[in-house]
Amino acid sequence: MSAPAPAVTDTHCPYCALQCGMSLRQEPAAPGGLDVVERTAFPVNRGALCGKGRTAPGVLAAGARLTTPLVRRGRSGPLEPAGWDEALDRVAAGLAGARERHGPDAVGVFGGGGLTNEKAYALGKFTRLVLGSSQIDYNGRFCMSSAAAAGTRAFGLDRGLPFPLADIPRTGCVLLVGANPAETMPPALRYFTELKANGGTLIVVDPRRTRTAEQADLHLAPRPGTDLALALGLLHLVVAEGRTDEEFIAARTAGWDEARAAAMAHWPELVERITGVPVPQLRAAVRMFCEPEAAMVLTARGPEQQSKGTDTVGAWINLCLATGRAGRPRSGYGCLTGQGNGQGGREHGQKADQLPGYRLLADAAAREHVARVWGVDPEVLPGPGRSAYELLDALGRDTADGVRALLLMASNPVVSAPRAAHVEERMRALDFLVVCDVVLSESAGLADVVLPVTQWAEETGTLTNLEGRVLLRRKAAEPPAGCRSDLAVLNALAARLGWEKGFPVDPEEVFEELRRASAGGKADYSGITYRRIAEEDGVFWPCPEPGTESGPEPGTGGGPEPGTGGGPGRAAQAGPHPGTPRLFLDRFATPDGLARFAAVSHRPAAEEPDAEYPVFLTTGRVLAQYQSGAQTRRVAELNAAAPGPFVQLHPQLAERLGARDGDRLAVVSRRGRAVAPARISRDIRPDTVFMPFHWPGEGRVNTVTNPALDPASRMPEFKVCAVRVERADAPAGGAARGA
Ligand SMILES: Nc1nc2c(c(=O)[nH]1)N[C@H]1C(S)=C(S)[C@@H](COP(=O)(O)OP(=O)(O)OC[C@H]3O[C@@H](n4cnc5c(=O)[nH]c(N)nc54)[C@H](O)[C@@H]3O)O[C@H]1N2
Ligand SMILES: Nc1nc2c(c(=O)[nH]1)N[C@H]1C(S)=C(S)[C@@H](COP(=O)(O)OP(=O)(O)OC[C@H]3O[C@@H](n4cnc5c(=O)[nH]c(N)nc54)[C@H](O)[C@@H]3O)O[C@H]1N2
Ligand code: SF4
Ligand SMILES: [Mo]
Repeated sequence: MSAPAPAVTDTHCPYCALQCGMSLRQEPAAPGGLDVVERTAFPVNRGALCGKGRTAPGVLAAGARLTTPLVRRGRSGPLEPAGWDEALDRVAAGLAGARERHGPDAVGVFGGGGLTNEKAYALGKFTRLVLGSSQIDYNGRFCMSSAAAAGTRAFGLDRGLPFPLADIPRTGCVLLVGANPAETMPPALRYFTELKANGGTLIVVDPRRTRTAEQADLHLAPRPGTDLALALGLLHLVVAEGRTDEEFIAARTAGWDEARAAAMAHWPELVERITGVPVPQLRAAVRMFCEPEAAMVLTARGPEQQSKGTDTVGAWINLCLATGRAGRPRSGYGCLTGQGNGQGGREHGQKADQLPGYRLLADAAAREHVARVWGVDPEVLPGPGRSAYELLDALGRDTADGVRALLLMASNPVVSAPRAAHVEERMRALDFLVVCDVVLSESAGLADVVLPVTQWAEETGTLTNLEGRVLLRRKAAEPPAGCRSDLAVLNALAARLGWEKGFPVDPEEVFEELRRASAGGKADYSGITYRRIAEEDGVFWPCPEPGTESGPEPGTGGGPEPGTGGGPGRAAQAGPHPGTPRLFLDRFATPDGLARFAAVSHRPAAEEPDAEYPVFLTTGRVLAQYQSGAQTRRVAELNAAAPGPFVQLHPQLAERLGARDGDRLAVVSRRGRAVAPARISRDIRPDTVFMPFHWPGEGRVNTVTNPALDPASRMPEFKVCAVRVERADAPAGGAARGA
């Protein structure tokens, strides 16, 4: 079970959804005791790593991390070191106490898309069975949930990319919407460079001229929150210029008439007025996208983190469907997922409405199947719970449906949640908070009990990257004696709460159960084993096990090469299922096999600029920091590269404020205020400021952001709200106001 790690181990990065392959060599003198070595044979990144990956062992080093449980003895005392037994007893008592006093839904669980498939699965099972609570959700709700909702609506299935990254250089044009891979997935940039070398073109849609936009043949810089109008305007031109693929629309889609009518109401001049993108640029984009034989649309957080993200992604999918650029080789719509296990983390049950295998809690057959695997009556499974922000908003509420105790595993909402000052206040109002983390994050700092857990290189588990490729991240080093794995924590808590069995500590044992639980679901892992992953550089789901009840899902054709079917029709063949690198080539995963157009129209952001708050704020990432910064702010080399927050603004706006580069600026919204130095740059629209979200304290941009939710996905509007920008040191209400 826990054999000593070999001297050199092939494994994967702890951070983003690219899940770059790397090798780790034991080297006592190196930070964290490990040297990162190139692993050129792994196809996704072929050895290339960004600075975060190269320095990742730094977070393993003792000074950066937790090595002993911490407990708060008394309500307002400090966090003090404690033994595991005392800490676990306190957690069990805290969770059980809230349940006894207020019922099972008074205990909440908040997970993370960085958790392995095994952990996400175990956490969902723990919540539904041991706690009997419906109140679980996770930070992935803040991440790709709008793309997931739109993909499910359109295609009947949600997987980040429906094709491997290696297909990108082989298409004709990529329309990259609100994605900045040059900073967020640097090794993936190579695929776009190769696309251009092969004669293909790249269009980037971003209110900022990012390092990614610099590579583009065409850069469209819309106002934040207007992608829906932009996509509809492009579709309007596609129709007006006679560029639709009528044969494809007739054979493989439904709902075109309504979608077409909606697009026709978005004529180019209107779209220019809404988005700020000039009509000639709209026309150029349509030409570039439609002229080659194949093309792709890829979205990331830009268009997704909006209160209309689901409709917006739907509109981009419409563009693909109307032009026959979906369900065909080298063409399609894809979402660049975010966290290390952003994809797998949304498949196996830590989402409020979900059971393993991408099944739905509301579906009787799904409940039946999973209950059988878990050895319980389907009746005991609770129904769907609240979405992430709604869950955080319910914390500590003294109402019948308030959540009084919270188990937080692998997220740092004090920094990363929208309207963060309010969220922090809700967390402080809890009767009991337990946080499992590798470091003392800002959220862990509020806890009654902090449990120090093992990290990526100290444990084995599977993750599913943005391509739907299930990977094995192997253990490469021994953890410090005081740390336990998340699986061991759940096992020990379950035992204290009356479940001696059902929560194994060994990840492979959990994966074997996950295989069975996912069998027959949309994300079917039943044919995947640790051994196969190791031998095949990962296996793409769905991968059913031949002979089980699950046959392949309809519409998931596509074998190793474009055009070769791999799914349906294989049942008669012997041997294991090959996995499914390419989806939808034969049919979409809807009941009738047809893709669905979305009949959507533009609507404004939840908060538009006005006289009092006249500027758009948008937010995002920088290269050298990761997410809430809990891990990367502990690595000296990364801090040197990106030491703190900043406000990116255009010289015109800076001039109106009388601000010079480096001056402290306050960005103020109806929710609060964040202060950071000015970074003056022509690479942003004059009506917009940008702040990265990696820092706590006065520079925490999420103090300012708007928690307006998308009605379908419940995704908050991180990418647009209205602010006022002032010089932080100017007297309040002084001359700088009103910019
Ligand atoms: N260095 C680094 N890499 C990361 C992460 C990290 O924290 N740091 N996090 C990982 C995770 S979890 C994720 S989700 C991904 C995110 O990866 P990305 O989506 O690439 O990152 P973001 O910076 O959030 O947003 C991308 C771009 O959207 C633009 N944008 C803002 N508003 C709008 C808008 O209204 N419309 C459009 N079209 N664009 C807009 C921003 O200017 C930004 O350049 O990155 C992953 N990789
Ligand atoms: N303004 C603004 N806010 C945003 C965004 C934005 O673009 N703009 N993006 C949103 C997005 S896309 C995301 S994904 C979220 C992410 O925001 P968070 O959910 O806060 O993400 P992380 O900072 O990665 O937090 C992960 C925590 O888990 C810990 N951890 C890492 N591995 C493990 C493990 O195996 N087990 C346990 N128990 N802990 C572990 C880390 O140390 C860290 O404290 O932020 C969202 N917030
Ligand atoms: S791109 Fe992502 S997975 Fe690759 S090294 Fe950087 S952080 Fe790690
Ligand atoms: Mo994310």
